[in-house]
Amino acid sequence: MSKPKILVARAVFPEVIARLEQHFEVEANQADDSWPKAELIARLQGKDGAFTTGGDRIDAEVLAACPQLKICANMAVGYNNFDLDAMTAAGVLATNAPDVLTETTADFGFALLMATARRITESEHYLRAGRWTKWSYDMFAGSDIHGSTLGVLGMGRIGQGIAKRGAHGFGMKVIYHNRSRLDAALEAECKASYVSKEELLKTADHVVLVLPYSPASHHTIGAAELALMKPSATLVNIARGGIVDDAALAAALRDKRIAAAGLDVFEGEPMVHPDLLAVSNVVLTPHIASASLPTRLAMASLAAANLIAFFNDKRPLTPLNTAVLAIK
Ligand code: 8YV
Repeated sequence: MSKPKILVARAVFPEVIARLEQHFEVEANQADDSWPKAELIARLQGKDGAFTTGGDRIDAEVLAACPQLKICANMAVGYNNFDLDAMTAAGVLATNAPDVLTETTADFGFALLMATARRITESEHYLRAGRWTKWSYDMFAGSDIHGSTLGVLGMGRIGQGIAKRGAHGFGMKVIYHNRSRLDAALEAECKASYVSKEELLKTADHVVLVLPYSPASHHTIGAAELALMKPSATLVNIARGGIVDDAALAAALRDKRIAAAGLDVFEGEPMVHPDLLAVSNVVLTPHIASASLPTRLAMASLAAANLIAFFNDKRPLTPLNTAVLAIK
């Protein structure tokens, strides 16, 4: 029996490709050039499955042009690159890569918060530019993390990881807002209190965004929300571009309506809004929150395991649209 054919849409660990090759006929984009939609469609012709990353959009147009496709396994926990309804309608299974990146991403959220509040990159640029000539009492004086109030917007697994780090590691008071409230045991574990979004924005010293992107969460933080925040507050976005109105944020940072921001994700990335590049009170990183080597390997391995399990026995590990499995 011939092996199923799969496309690996972006470069990935050679050992993961080797594992996939044991089960599939693999076409792999090891050159790592991002394919435009037309090329993705062309490469997907005759493929039974795809290994995708967050930048590979699978929508109704792609699905209509690739009738043989049965599964797309995302090497990401977020799956806003999938039109899930269209995939379900087309009978194409979607899987994501949850859990394996939770702690690494929460670590990074905290690192970005620390760098932002304590002005680490801004001060490093100053030093590298040869501008450090003397000590001053208020030179790069930022805001404290310990003992401050941490507001977590989006309290899924990564949000909980950030809350625990704040509460247990830094003695922070943790407040959170989420579509649904956590049960009492989980709230106690995270030492977190549920508040409205408005109260969170008004009272937190540091706001960390960890909510999934959907049309409903588009511009969750815009000019009106930024206006609610304390002038001394920091904002960290490790969720998705589009959750923050980047132009409104750049204006708020420029006018010092909030103190600073740390951003790992951007609207239209890898493009970054030029107004953000022009302000100094923002820490900018290129979507690397999950980027520790062991975690990236675990994410890729989980995506591969989903493909293998699906074609073996139709029991993928982390399916998103299980309705598809019922009709297969
Ligand atoms: C990925 C992410 O690096 O998992 C996610 O949702 O945003 C990141 O961990 C990115 O999406 C590449 O697939």
